[in-house]
Amino acid sequence: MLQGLFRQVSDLFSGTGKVTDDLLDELEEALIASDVSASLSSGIVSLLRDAVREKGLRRPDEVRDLLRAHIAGVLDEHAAPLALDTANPPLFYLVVGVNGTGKTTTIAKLGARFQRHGKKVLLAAADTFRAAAIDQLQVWADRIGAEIVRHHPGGDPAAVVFDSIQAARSRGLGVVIADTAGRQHTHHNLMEELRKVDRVARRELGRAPDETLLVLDATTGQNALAQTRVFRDAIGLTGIVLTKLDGTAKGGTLITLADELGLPVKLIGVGEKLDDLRDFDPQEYAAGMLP
Ligand SMILES: Nc1nc2c(ncn2[C@@H]2O[C@H](COP(=O)(O)OP(=O)(O)O)[C@@H](O)[C@H]2O)c(=O)[nH]1
Ligand SMILES: [Mg+2]
Repeated sequence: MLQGLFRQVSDLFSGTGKVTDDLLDELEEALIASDVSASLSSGIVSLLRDAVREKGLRRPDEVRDLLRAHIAGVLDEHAAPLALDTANPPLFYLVVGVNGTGKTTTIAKLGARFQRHGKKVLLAAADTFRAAAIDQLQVWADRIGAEIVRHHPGGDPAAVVFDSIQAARSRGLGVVIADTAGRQHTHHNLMEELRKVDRVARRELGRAPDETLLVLDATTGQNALAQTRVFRDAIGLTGIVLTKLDGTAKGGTLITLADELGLPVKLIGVGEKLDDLRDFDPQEYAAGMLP
C-alpha cells in the first residue's frame, strides 16, 4: 500500500554501482521533490556523506538501509500512541483541519473502529457551517451505528460539543468524537470558534481533550507545515492524521512534520472506506517508503 511513496528516492538506490557524491547530490534533490524540507534533506544527506566517508560504505543498498534507519529514527523519536482510555468518560476527541482534508471520513473510520472494539460512540456535529456537513455526519453515524448530536445549521459549535459531552455522560457512551468546520468567512473567525470549542470541552471534561487531531491531506505537500502551525498555535494539537496516502502523495511530509514540529503522526488514511485507517508505525512506514 505504501510502496513507492518515495519512488524517486528509492529509484536512486536501484543501481549496483558505487555510491558517489553525485548520487548523494541527486538524493538531496529527490528528498526535496518528495516533500522533505530543504533543511532536513540537506541534514540527512550530510549525515550520509559522513557515514559513507567514515564507514567506507559503497553499495547503494547499504546507504539506503542507513537512510531508512535514519528516517525511522526521526519518526520514532516523536511517536506517541492514541489515547484510548480515560478514568473519567467520555473519552473526547476533537478533530480539526481545513476543508476537504478528510475530517469527517476519518471520524467515521475512527468511530467504526471504537464500535468494533465494543465502545459506544457519539459523533458531535460541530461543523455547523453547512447543512450538508451535518447530513454527511448523520449518514456515517447511521452506517456505523453511532449516536449523533446535531443542532441547526449555523448553530454554535461549542454548544454542540457541550450537549455531546452531557449526552454521552447521561447515556453511558464511552467515546465522543467532534467534527469541526474547516472554512469560515475569515481564518480568524475559525480559530476563534475552535478556541471556544476547546474551552467548553475543557470545562465540561475537567481536562484537555484526550486527543486534538489535525487532519492533513498528504497530497498538499509542504503547505501541510503551514497549516499545522496555524492550528497548533491556536488550540494545541496532540497528533496528526495524514490522509490520502493511497493517492499521489509523496510521503516526505510527515518526516518534515515530525522533525520540525515534533508532532506525532498517529493515524494514516489509505482510502475512502471505513477500514482504510491504520495506526502509524514508523518502522513499517520507513520500510514501505524505501523498499
Ligand atoms: N483516497 C482517499 N480519499 C479520502 C481519504 N480520506 C478522505 N478521503 C476523501 O476526501 C474527500 C473529503 O473528505 P471529508 O471527510 O468530507 O473531508 P472534510 O471536509 O475534512 O470533512 C471525500 O471524498 C473522502 O472520501 C483517504 O484516506 N484516501
Ligand atoms: Mg467534513
